[in-house]
Amino acid sequence: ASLIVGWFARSVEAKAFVVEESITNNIIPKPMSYKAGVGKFVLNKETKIYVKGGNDEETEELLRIADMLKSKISAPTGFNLNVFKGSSTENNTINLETTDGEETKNNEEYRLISNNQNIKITAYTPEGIYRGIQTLLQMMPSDIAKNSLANGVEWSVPAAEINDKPQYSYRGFMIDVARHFFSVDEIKRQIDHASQYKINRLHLHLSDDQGWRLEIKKYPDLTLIGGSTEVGGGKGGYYTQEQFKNIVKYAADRYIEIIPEFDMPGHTNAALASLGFLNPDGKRKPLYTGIEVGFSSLMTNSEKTYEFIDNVFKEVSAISPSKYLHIGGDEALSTPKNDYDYFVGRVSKIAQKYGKTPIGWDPIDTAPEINSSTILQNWQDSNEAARKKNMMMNISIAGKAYLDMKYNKDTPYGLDWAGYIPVETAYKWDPTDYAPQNLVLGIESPLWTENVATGEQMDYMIYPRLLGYAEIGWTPKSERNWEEYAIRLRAQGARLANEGINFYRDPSIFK
Ligand code: TNX
Repeated sequence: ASLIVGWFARSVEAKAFVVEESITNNIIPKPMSYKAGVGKFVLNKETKIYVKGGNDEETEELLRIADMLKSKISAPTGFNLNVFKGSSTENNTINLETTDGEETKNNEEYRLISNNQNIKITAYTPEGIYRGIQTLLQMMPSDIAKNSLANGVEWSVPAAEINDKPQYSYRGFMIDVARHFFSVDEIKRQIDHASQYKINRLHLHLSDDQGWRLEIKKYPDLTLIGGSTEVGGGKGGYYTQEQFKNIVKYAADRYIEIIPEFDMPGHTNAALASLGFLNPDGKRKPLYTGIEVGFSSLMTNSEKTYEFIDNVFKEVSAISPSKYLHIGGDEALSTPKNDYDYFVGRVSKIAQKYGKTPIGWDPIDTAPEINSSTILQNWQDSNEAARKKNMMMNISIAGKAYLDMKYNKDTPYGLDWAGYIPVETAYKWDPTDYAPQNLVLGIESPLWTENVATGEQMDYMIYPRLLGYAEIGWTPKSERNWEEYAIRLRAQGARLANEGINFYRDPSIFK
């Protein structure tokens, strides 16, 4: 405790970070400002939830959010709270209210005030209210994260005033569903968990050498053949367009945007194995279930290739509301550099034709035709071209941000080519270590799944590191400190366990 007090004392002096009294919260990501009050709000079966939007549409959205809060609360507490339209200054109420903001206000910003009488969360948008609710839930005892009745718990919320908003607007993670396929339910489960830490983007790596995972109606063989296996020769799988839309909706309801990726020109064996016309000899390649990279390439000099990509982008654009479309671009080791440059330039224009902002892995930034209308996802420590061109970047440096890297030599899953990434290493970096602040769109932590085959294994690699990535994206660098974070993370262990997340119990943190 003295460590916390000491750190906050220093932080108060040095950074005008407002904290009074002792710290009673273990919120992750750490809010911009937390001012402890006196007393606490105690939730009981009479507590009422009120919602009031800036207009009818917002009120409807707030009703939906209030229902989610209500059902989250109901399992562990047994309370069946009532939700009303309007706002109330009565005792024992939780008020969710959006107010008109200027255009320039942050969508995710919120204010939370709790005292003995009531709780009020205000924001400019329902999204901001949703972020604030994640904070509220973390202020309650960790039993609130249970899915079954917890008896004898006082459901209190410490009195406080929190003003909060994120540093970066893109705080994402990625799941590679191509190397191993994961069901709709497994993806939803990951969405649920990540959204509690204010993660707001999920990038789905939908195609690679080992699998093509999204139904494309014009080319049924892409999934019939290309979706029929995975690394190790398992049965693979794919999402129908209806299932994909269902994931998009489920994520959007939790204020996570799904970003689809089709990786190319390399990492394309599954497509080459499905459609003969993509190959120089007109014949399908064999399916591939190993884990080598860099051996496949689309034909960059064939109009059939671009026609194919156009048709794929047309279909995905019709079902993906995100303004982004990820076009891959990594490890095209069997595509000559000139051909690669021509290809990614052309493909980025096809994405733009469908109204999308392309995102690509480095070295996409080195192609002459790629400019600041494309976003770089920077995974290797090289982005000079992007800097020169003033391209916005998502920072995903492999040695810091890769969720598939082992924690240490004993980690049973994952890879280690970029080194081990213990929980501490995962936390101790900042996107500005790699790019100037004005070019940072945000951060993303990718889970590649060559060696990750089940939901439990996915949990183990993602948690608890994702909490750190969530905080790096949300909380300014100047407000972050590993020793203090480790204490909050330890406290989060009970919540992760209550949610049934198979997280890595790093013995240096979870004593
Ligand atoms: C490199 S990172 C890849 C992926 C692998 C990953 C394994 C990147 C853009 N390409 O194809 O899955 O390493 O860590």
